[in-house]
Amino acid sequence: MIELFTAATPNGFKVSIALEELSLSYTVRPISLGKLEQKEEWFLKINPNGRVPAIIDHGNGDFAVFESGAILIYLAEKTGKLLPTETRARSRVLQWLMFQMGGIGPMMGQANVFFRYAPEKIPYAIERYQRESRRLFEVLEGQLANHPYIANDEYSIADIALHSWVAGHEWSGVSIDGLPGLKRWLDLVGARPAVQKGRAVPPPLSPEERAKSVESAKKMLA
Ligand SMILES: N[C@@H](CCC(=O)N[C@@H](CS)C(=O)NCC(=O)O)C(=O)O
Repeated sequence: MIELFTAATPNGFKVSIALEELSLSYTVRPISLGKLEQKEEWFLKINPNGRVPAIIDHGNGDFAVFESGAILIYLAEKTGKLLPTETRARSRVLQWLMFQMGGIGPMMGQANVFFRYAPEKIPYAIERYQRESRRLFEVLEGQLANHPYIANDEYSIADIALHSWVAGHEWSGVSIDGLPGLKRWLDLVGARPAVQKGRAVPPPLSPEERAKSVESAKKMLA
């Protein structure tokens, strides 16, 4: 049994989607980012970086894993699914996974911060992160214009990681206009039942709760 510590965020969705795709049984411990639960002593023992997501695999000596990319690899290796074993195919999946972890995630994350939460509107910062996110979307388009999925023509943990972020492009203020391959792939992956189930973990916030959470994020980042 796997225990998932998460919140309704792109990095959190990656793990709930993977757990659903892999039909692993799991329990959810929602973490309130607004109440800074992720910085509490008990949670830092699970993830020293004080962020969600993290898991504890109670079926493997209570082994804790943090960093969403590392969790995806751990779950894929545990089940032998969504990450090929052949050297080149595996490398292709890991290349696109790292592209998400080192590029799309940080750039869209900063676009969100400056576009949505920063107390001061700094046009240079907003444009810098939105432009860089759009550039990365165009890199994805180069692959998705001719391939059904991002790596090896097969659905993998790289699709899960990328979709979890790119699906939130409107929140980041980054357009997907003129990127038909990316749009096709967003719809294809977004239609998977496991993706829909995973994106509802933990259950979505009510509009009032969401407004409160945006206010707490603003305070946290001020
Ligand atoms: N590289 C980390 C990033 C995790 C991360 O930034 N999580 C955000 C939510 S998407 C978080 O916990 N934010 C709260 C905070 O920064 O304290 C991963 O991929 O797991």
